[in-house]
Amino acid sequence: MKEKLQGILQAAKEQLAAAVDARALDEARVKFLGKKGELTALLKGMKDVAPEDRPAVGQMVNDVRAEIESIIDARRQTMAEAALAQKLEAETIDVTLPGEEVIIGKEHPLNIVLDELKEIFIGLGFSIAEGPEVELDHYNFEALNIPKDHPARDTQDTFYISDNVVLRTQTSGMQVRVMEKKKPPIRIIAPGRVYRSDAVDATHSPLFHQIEGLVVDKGIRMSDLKGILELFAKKLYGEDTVVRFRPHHFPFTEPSAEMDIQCYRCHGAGCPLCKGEGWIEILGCGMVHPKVLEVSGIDPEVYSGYAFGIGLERTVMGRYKIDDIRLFYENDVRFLHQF
Ligand code: 2NM
Repeated sequence: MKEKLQGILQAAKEQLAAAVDARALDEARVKFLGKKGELTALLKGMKDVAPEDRPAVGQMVNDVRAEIESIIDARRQTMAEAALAQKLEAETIDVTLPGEEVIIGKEHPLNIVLDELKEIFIGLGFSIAEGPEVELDHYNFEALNIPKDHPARDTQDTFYISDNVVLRTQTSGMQVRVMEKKKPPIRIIAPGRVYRSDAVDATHSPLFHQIEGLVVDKGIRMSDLKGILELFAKKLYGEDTVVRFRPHHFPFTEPSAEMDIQCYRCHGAGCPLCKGEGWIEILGCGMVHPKVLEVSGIDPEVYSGYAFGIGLERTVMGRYKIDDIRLFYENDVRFLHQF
C-alpha cells in the first residue's frame, strides 16, 4: 500500500511538472484526485487493510492528496505569473518612437473677423441679437417700409418658402422683433446669414453674412451715428483711418448714407485696391425711418434711432486681399490655413 501511494505521488509529480498549461494541470488533477482517479481507487481498497492499520493508511492517503493539491496550486500560480509577465512584455511602449501627427482645423476667416466686430461693438455697449433665417415677409420687407410693389423687392429678390415666408435678405427683421418687444434704449447688433437670389460669381453669392446695428433712444441724432461708426472704423482699420459719408437711399432709413474709408494702401491717391477711387465703401447706414419705428410700436415723436449694415464677406475680402467670394464656402484647408 505504501509503495503504491509513493508510486502515485511520483507519477503525479512527473505529470504535473510536464504540464504546460491550465488544461494539462486540470487533466492531471482529474487523473489523480478525481472521483474515478487513482487515489480514490486506492481508498476503495481500504477494506483489504487490517482494521488496526486503517487510520495510518488513511492518514498517508490524505497526506499524498494534500501534497498533490499543493503542487497543483503552486504550478497554477507560476503559470499565472508567467502569463502576466509575458503580457507585460508584449505590451511595453517605446516612448522614443515619434508620435502620430494630430491635424487640427483652423478658424474660418469669416469667424475671425466676425468675432473682432462683435468685440468692438460689445466694447461700445451693444448686445448681440440673433434670430430666424427663415423670416416672415412682414419682418423682412413690410415692416422695413418695403411694400409688395416697392422696387427694392427687385434688388433684394430672395427665395420664397411661401407667399409670406422668405429667406431673410438682411438681419433687420430681427431688429424689428427686438423693437416690438423691448422699450428703448435699444443698442444691438444682429449678425447672421442672409440670402439673395443672385447668380454666383467672384463677388456675389446667394448666401452671405451681415452685421446690422441699431440704436434707439430719446434724442439720437445723425451725429451719434457718425461718431460711433467713425470710432468703429478706427478700431477695425487703425487709429489713423479717415472716413467720409456719402448720401444714399434705403427704404428703411431717412436720411441714408454710405460710409467709405480712405484707401489704406494709397491714402486717397487711387490704386488697384480701391480701383482708382481713393476710397473703399465699408457700410450703409441712416436714421431709422419714422414708419419703421411706428410699425415696431415705438413712437417716432418721442424716440429716434440710427441703423447700419456691414457686409461681412466684403470686409474680410478687403482685410485679407481675397479676390473671390467663393473661396469662403469651399472649405479647402489650403485656403483656411492662410489666416
Ligand atoms: C443697412 C443700411 C441702413 C438697417 C435698418 C434697420 C432697421 F431695422 F432699424 F430698420 N436695421 N438695419 C440698415 C440701415 C441696414 O444695411 C446696409
